[in-house]
Amino acid sequence: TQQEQASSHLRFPATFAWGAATSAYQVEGAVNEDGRGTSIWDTFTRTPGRVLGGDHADVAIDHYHRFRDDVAVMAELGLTAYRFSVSWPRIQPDGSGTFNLKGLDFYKRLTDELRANGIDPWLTLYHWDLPQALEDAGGWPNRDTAYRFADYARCVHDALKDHVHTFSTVNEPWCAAFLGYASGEHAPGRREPANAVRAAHHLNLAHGLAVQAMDARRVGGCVNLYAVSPETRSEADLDAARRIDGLQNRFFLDALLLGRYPDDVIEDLGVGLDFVADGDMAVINAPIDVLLVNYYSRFTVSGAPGGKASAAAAPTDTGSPWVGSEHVSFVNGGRPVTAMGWEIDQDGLLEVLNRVARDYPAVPLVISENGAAFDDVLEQGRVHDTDRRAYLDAHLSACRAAIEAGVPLEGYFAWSLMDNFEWAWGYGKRFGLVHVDFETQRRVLKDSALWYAEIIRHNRRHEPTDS
Ligand code: GBH
Repeated sequence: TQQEQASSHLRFPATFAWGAATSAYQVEGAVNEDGRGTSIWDTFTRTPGRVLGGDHADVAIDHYHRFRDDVAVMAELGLTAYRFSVSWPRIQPDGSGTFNLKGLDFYKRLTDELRANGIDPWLTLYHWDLPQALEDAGGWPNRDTAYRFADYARCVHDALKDHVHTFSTVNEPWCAAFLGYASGEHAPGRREPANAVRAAHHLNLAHGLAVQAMDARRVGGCVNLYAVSPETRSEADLDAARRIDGLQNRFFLDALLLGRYPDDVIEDLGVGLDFVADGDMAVINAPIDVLLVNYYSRFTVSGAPGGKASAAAAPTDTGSPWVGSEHVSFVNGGRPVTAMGWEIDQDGLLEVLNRVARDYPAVPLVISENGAAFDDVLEQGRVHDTDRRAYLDAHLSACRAAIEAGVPLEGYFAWSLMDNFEWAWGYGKRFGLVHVDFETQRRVLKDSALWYAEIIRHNRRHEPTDS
């Protein structure tokens, strides 16, 4: 039957991690509680014109107070893993010095609750909420921020090491650097291309220093990878694809996994490397136990002038994140799109996974984010999000195909567990498996969540080695 086909092509290894992900600023709220300091996103959301509708995340989806209910939802889904991030300004309100025990305590309660429900906590140290005090001291373009991050990492690690399954360092350094400091779409909203490149290096350095600081734990780095295609085989389009692939993918993969920056990308950037100190690349190349890959879409690019400066419309007035390659245009690749305008391409996921496995030293992989925003309708207590379900189904099939092809893929985390604060888009875009009413905070499982629960149940039930 169709049912059996649907589930049998989604048979995964017994140890496969079945997850969903969130991040601190997007879900927690409680921005003034238990000694939390100010982050760059608190400041950014208070700056007119930065976030659609003037939305902020002072309350967000109130996860800080509702985490037990939210873990109960995870248990209902049958998740075996949950990826969340720690809010740095909860731990170090001013970005350095004394650690705030009340802040740490929240993550102890959360991870205890997860473990009590048989869910492995996957902790991300940095998902973009830099303490404002560190931004005031120069932010990520300032090398010292990387050392502050290593201190913070050591503290979180020491406090939570017995509670956490996997630590990861920086979520999507590309975004933190180039959306934060080049295009200005994200906090701190600076448009300083040369500083964005410094920021990228210091985020990589922060990753490496933190891996060293958390010595001997299970630790990973996280990158957001895109499949990239030239619009035609013309020399200009091939060059555009090389550039975008270079800055989005290879700049970070080569640094973390090979300990070097690709020469062609450095040349494209045109900023020199005076900020790379002796020994930095070896630090950045510190061995990791797992690489976390966030995948959403494919870029199709052209070197001919006059196209769109980025793949999707930004919600606010921003510059280009593509330092040194501002002439590249992003064209329509002809695929259906999500509510973000991002093209749906599961083949791109398979391509990306095969590429990492083929071109880089062996490292276990997980898909740490994958998902889609759609215009959900809540009707009589149901959300029939067949579009999201189809998206997830197609991408899980790509994961399955990657495993069959020999890629060491060990888990999958849907983005996101719940609808939440979608950065510059505010509450205007919903990525959740679980619908959230932003007024009442009521949670409702969407059809995609019920489907995902079935997939997980099916895989857990059919594997005799599973406990
Ligand atoms: C993730 O990043 C984030 O980790 C997560 O917090 C977020 O909620 C989720 O995605 C959904 O957005 O048009 O050329 O400027 C996604 C990575 C990078 C995807 C920027 C869109 C736009 C590229 N994003 N990209 S461009």
